[in-house]
Amino acid sequence: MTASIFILTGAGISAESGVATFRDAGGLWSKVKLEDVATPEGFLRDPAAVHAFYNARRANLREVEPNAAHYALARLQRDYEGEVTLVTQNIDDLHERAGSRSVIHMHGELSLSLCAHCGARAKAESDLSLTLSCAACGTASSLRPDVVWFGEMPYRMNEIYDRLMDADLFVSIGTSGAVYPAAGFVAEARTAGIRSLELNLEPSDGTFLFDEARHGPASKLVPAFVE
Ligand code: BJW
Repeated sequence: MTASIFILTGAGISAESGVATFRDAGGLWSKVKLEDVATPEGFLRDPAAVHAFYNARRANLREVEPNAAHYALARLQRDYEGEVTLVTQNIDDLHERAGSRSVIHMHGELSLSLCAHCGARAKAESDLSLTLSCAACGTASSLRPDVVWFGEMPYRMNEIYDRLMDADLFVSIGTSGAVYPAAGFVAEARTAGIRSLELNLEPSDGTFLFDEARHGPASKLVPAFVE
């Protein structure tokens, strides 16, 4: 029988495309306080500053392209005979732009807005601001980026755990393993007897839990894994 593969990606897979990571030297959390821009409380305190942070990242995303690692995973999803589940913590759309058809964005998407009043999700290709109203319920100033902040529940967790438990191989790519629940996937895979592989620039926080770890840039390691 063909093995089922569960892939988790993080900011490191998009780093070589020119998207900033969070915890590397010079990463986003060395420039802004995560409490200010990645918590519901930060948004309540200063929504304009949070909108500015995500609008700048939206603008950067328009300037960048997928890299060899995104393309390799799209090829794997297209050509592999078995099941390939692709879960990303990233809010960028580089997997989709590389051709991946099915991507689970557990931390939301930069291209969507979320109405804090009625929960409607809508396309937000352009900047978000306090002047906008929700197209679904008409509430003024209620739109926020559709991203998962600290203290909020990541998306599609039941489906993610089901697919992880059905997998024969768990592959973690470009993530520091610092943020739960994604950081716990390797331990859960291990407990369930699922083989695990880390592909990351350097050892992650949970590197010792993986059956195998390969360290280097994703643009080299991921195509080598796929071929
Ligand atoms: C390369 C590379 C190259 C570089 N090639 N590699 C105490 C204990 C346990 C948990 C908690 C705790 N206190 C609080 C919590 C929970 C909290 C949490 O985990 N906090 C930790 C800080 C401890 N988590 C939450 O609140 C989450 N919700 C939650 O838990 O709900 C309850 C629940 C319970 C049970 C089940 C399910 C749910 C929500 C977390 C939301 C995180 N949100 C963010 C922001 C999203 C929007 C945005 O993008 O702005 O998500 S934070 C940020 O971190 C972002 C990322 O997705 C996430 C992970 O970062 P990632 O991708 O790992 O990036 P980096 O920068 O950390 O690492 C990059 C890696 O790439 C590095 O290792 C580099 O070496 C490598 N790299 N270049 C290959 N070229």
